[in-house]
Amino acid sequence: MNLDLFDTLEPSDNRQQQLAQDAFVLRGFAIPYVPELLPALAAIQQAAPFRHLVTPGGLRMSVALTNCGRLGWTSDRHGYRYTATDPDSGRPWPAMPAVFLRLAQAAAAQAGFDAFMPDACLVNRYEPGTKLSLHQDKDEQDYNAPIVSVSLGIPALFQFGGHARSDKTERVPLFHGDVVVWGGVDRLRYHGVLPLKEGQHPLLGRQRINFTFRKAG
Ligand code: MD3
Ligand code: FE
Repeated sequence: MNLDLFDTLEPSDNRQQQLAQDAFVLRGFAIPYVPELLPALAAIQQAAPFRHLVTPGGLRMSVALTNCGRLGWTSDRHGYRYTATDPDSGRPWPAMPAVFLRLAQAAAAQAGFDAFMPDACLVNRYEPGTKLSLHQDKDEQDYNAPIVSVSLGIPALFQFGGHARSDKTERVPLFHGDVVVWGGVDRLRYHGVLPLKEGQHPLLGRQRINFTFRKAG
């Protein structure tokens, strides 16, 4: 028996849900791209393996991360920043695959943001029990560009709040293939991901992968 509403939710169809003035969920938008996304992801993680970063405060992040694109996000005891090379290998981050860029631009346009030109794609890997605490994305140069997020694998409960950490938060379930686009007045909202529940996805196994596309430089 399962009385948890989240567990009983089904992935919705291809419709657009408005979370806020300039924030949209595009249900299933990434599904047609998945056959091309997965081999591209495999190549990225081979060149730049997932790693657990340490925050400036000295805490190891439970979510594992890698990047592709001209710039990649990293963190260590000295702070958060974007770099052109992977600090673990000294090599440039893997190039952004064409299919990643096509998906990000199509989703941004669908949400009303034309000519989105991301130069960074953060790749987050969640396993059951891992979470991402409430934060703002403010390490990018240009807050006018939107952020596009693609969810793959087991579902997550996404949390989004306001412009102060203490503002009340809403929970939005995100399923395999869902895309979130946020920009404009919603670009700097606090957001996070609640601890992932156990699950198995037919294509991705016991994990959730999230791509976030940004204009960082
Ligand atoms: C809506 N990643 O990498 S993306 C991150 O699912 C990050 O891995 C999360 O936050 C993840 O920095 C969430 C979806 C998202 C992010 C921020 C938002 C949606 C948003 C801010 C405002 C509104
Ligand atoms: Fe974020």
